[in-house]
Amino acid sequence: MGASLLRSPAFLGVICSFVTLCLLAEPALGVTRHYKFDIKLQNVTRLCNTKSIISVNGKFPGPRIVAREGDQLLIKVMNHVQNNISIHWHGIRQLRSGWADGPAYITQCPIQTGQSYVYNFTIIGQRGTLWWHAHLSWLRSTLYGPIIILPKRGIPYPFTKPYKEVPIIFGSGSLPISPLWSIDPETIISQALQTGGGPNVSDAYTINGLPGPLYNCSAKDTFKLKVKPGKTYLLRLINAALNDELFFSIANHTLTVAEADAIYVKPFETETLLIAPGQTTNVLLKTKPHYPSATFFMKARPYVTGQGTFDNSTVAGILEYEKPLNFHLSSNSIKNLPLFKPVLPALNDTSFATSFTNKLRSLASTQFPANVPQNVDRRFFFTVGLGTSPCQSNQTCQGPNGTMFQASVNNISFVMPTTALLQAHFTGKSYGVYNPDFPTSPLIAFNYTGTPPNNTMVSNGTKLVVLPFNSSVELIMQDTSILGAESHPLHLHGFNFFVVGQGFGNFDPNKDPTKFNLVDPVERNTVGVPSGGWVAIRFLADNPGVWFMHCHLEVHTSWGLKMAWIVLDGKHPNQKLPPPPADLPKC
Ligand SMILES: [Cu+2]
Repeated sequence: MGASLLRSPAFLGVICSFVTLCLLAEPALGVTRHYKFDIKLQNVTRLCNTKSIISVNGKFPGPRIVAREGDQLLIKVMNHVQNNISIHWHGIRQLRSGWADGPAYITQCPIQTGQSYVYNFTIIGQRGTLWWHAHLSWLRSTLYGPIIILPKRGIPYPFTKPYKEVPIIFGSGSLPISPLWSIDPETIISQALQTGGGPNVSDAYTINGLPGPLYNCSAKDTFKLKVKPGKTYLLRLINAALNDELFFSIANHTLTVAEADAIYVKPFETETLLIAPGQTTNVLLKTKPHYPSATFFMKARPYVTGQGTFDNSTVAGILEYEKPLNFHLSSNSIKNLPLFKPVLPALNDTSFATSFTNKLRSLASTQFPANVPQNVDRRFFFTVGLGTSPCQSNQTCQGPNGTMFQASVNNISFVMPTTALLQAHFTGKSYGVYNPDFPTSPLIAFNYTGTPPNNTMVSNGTKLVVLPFNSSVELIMQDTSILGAESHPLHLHGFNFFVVGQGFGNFDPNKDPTKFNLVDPVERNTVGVPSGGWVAIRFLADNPGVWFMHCHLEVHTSWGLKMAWIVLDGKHPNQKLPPPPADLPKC
C-alpha cells in the first residue's frame, strides 16, 4: 500500500474514523481546521499600567492560525463585548468565498454583541505568512494575529529548510502608557472625526505585544529570540501597526528576504527592511557559526513621509544566543555581555525605501510562476491623498485652516454604507446603498505632485467600479501633494496584484509604461504608493464579489481613502459567488 493510497480522500475517511491523529494522513486535498475566537475583554499590563482591552480568547496579540495550502478553515467568532466586531483574513484570496472576507459594511454586517459568525473559507494556491485583524473602526489595534500557511505536505520551501520558524508581529498604540491612549482606540478616532483634526498618535510600538526596554518601566516586557549558533531561522514578519510603516534591523546580522505577502520572491540579502502596515515579509536569519559572547538588539521604528505628528519611538527586542554547555559564564556575566545595536535609516529615508522595494522580484520559477497579465482590458488612474471638507457652521474644527481632514481616491472620500455592499449587490438592491460610477480617472486633472491647488475640498460618496469577470486590470495610483505628499500603503482585498512599475512625480502615460516589468514583478496584496510618486499594478478580476481597497494607514482609511470593486459573476457555475451562509450577520 503506497503513500498515494494513504492520501486518497476515500481512504482518509477510514483512517480518521479509527485514529484521532488525522493530520498524520493528511491528504493532498487538504483538511478542515476548526478555530474558535471568543471576543472578550482582557486586562493587559504594560509599562506599569493595566488596561482592559478587547482580545481574542484573552490573548494579546491574538492566537495563531496555522494551516496548509488547500485546507478549509472554519473559524467561529463569538462576540462577548459591547462593540460590534468583524474579522478580516488579510491577504487570503477568498476565491468564491467573499462572504468570509470580513470588512464591516463591505462584505458583511458586523457581528453584534452576543452573536456569532463562522468564517468559512479554503486556502487555494497560497502559502506563506498572512495575518488576521478586526476590520471595523480602530479595533484592530488589539485584535490581530498571524496566519501561517504551510506548503502542501511533501512540498518543500524554495529555500533552506529553517531550523525554527518564529512569527514577529509589530503593533502600535493600544497600550496604557499615557492618558492619550488610555481611552480606547475607537474613541480616539471618533473624537478626531468629530473635531476634524488629526487623531492622537500612539505612544509605543510593540514586537509580539511587547514594547521592549527603550520605554519606561518596560524592560521585563521585551521580546527575546533565543537562538542556537549555526542555524537558519525563518522570521515571519507582520506589520500590524495602525499608522506607521516600519524599518526593521537586527544588529550584526544579515537577513535574506524570501517572501512578501505570502508570495515567494527572488531571495536577496539586506541589513534592514521596510514593512508597511498590512504587509508581511518572510526573512531567513542565519545565526553566527559559533557562540558570539554578545547579545544583539533587533529594532523597529517608523518610516515617515507625511507632515503630521507621529510616534517617533523605537521598539527593541533581543536576539540571544544559547550558551554552549562547555562554555563557562556566570549568569551575572551574561548580563554583562556586550550589546550590539542596529543602525536604522533616518525616519524620512525615502531613498532607502525606494532601493529596498526595487529589490523585490517574484521568484517566477516553473513551480511558482508570475502570471502577470500581459494584456489589459480595463485601465484606471486613481489619485490618492489627503484633502479637506468644510467645518459645520456651528462648530470649530481642528483640521487645516479650520477645516476638517479628509482623504480620498480620485477626490472622492468614501462614505461607509449602513448595510453590507456585498449583500446589496448580491440581492440586486443597490439603489440608495451605492453607485456603480466610480470615475476611472480624476474628474479634474492637475499637477498632482506640484504646487497643490487652492481648493483642497473633496466630494463624498459610496461609489464603486464594476468589472466583468476575468477582466485584466491596470491601475495607476498617483500620490498627490495636497496637504503634503505621503507614502500610502494601499491594500486590495480578494486579489494579489503585480507591481509592474513605480516612480516619482506625475505618472507619464507615454513614457512610463515602456519601463514596466511584465516578467518578474513582485506580487502582493499591499503596496506603498511612493511619497510624491506613483505605482502601477495589474491584476486579473477572477474572483466574483465586492472587494474593498483602502490605505492601510488607519487614519487615512477613517478619513475616506477607500473604495470598492465589484467583480461580476462569470458564465460558468464555478465562476459565480455562492449565496451567503445562513449565519451571515444582519445590520
Ligand atoms: Cu494613506
